[in-house]
Amino acid sequence: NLNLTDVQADILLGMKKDKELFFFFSIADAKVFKAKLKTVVLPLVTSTDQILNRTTEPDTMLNIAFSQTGLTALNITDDLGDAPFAGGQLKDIGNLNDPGTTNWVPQFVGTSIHGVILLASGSVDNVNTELATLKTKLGSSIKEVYSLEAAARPGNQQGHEHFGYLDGISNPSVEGFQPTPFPGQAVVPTGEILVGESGDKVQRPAWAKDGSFLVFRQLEQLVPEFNKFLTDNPIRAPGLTAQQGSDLLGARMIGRWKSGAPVFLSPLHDDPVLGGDNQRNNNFTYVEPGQTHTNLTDLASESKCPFSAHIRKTRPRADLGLPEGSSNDGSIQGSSNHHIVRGGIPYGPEVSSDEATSNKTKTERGLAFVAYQSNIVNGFQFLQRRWANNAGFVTGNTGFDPIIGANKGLPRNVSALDLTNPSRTITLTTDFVVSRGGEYFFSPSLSALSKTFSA
Ligand code: N7H
Repeated sequence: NLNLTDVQADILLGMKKDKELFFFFSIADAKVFKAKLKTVVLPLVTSTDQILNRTTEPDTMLNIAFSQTGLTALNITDDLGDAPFAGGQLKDIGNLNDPGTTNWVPQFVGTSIHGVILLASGSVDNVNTELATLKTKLGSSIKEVYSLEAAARPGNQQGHEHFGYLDGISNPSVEGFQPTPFPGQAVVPTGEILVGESGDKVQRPAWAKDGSFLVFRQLEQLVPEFNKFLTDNPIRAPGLTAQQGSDLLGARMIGRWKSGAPVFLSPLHDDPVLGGDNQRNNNFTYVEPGQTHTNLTDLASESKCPFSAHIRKTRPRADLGLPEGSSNDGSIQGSSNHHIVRGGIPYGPEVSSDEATSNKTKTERGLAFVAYQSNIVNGFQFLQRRWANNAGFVTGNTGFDPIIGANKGLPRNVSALDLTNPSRTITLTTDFVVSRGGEYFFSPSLSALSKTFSA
């Protein structure tokens, strides 16, 4: 049985607070740091058990994770068995198709980030107070390398990312953890998310059990540019106004309307009641009832949702056969071991009126992307590299994921966004999501923090 007091809170459930600070540090004095980790940090680390019942969670939650260079700095020499983690995200850039490091935050270029502390709370004051206390107590044992302040968007945009779409709807649950999954929610072997649990087939040190790899990416979003693209290219479906045609294009790029309603269930118009109904808003497979596999040559099936849509690229459901991932047909890998738990949060200000009228981003905003998995090659890297960036996935000519698909900055072709003409290819010359880089971390269990990481 899963020991929820030992699993950091952000991994399975997400800390899900309005304010979150990502504090990236390097370790200057390993000996002192190891001592303080036990006395100062560990008592503040929030466990999954603590947030199960949201009414008893602490006002300010804290999680901590380490990069490979961080493990090395702490003289932890065991091999965690994950190549991307061991090499660091910078080395993985070729697999991710980032157009070099010109857009990277300079602090992510290099290997000087040893760890990240995630602080989450309802108020910025709480976060800042806790950070100040930590900094004082950790003293010169660490050095701040970089930090990113993130926050839920205001008012009725709360829970929506900067393009305006409701986020955080579809995350996998692990077996035996959540008694009643929501309809359509993926339930995956525990070892797909937590290291050392059933389903994780890689050899790892015993202390790594119940930890998880944390992928962090600072993903800038060019919101005014995205909106301009939608305005300029409305889908001219019969009966739709230009505005509705633009909204439809955006919804088909994501696979969901702004309310969260899936386009597969509501192909032409948003349906906010559906979007807000967690019994229905994830309950679809891309096939009709009774079918177990999408007919990938029947492009008419894209009239409800294009194969290229962001949520379809990153979780193809019945496109790989049902039950999800049970099949492995030819070139298409079963999806069963390609799930991640996403815990990202927006950063940066709302679009200003100046930006909206000029259609140009002037101040950076985006998504502080966080993903947990037991295996980065099968998890984040697979979704980004083998699916989103792979124009051949899933039909052979699906094109890129229009949201996150990366082509090293070159134009990206996307098929079937236009339901009035499914064979039409749309070429995107702007990356609406720009990678500012990031790092790969390991988020250990609380017992590992207290034993292996402390002194
Ligand atoms: Fe995505 N977006 O607003 O466009 N994502 N995502 N993502 N994403 C999802 O279903 C978005 C990114 C996944 O289970 C929704 O919860 C943006 C990366 C997966 O059906 C929306 C960025 C990766 C899912 C967005 C971004 C993924 C998902 C719908 C970057 C992995 C669930 C809400 C700035 C490599 C699919 C929901 C499922 C959903 C957006 C990044 C993966 C609205 C803006 C880098 C697996």
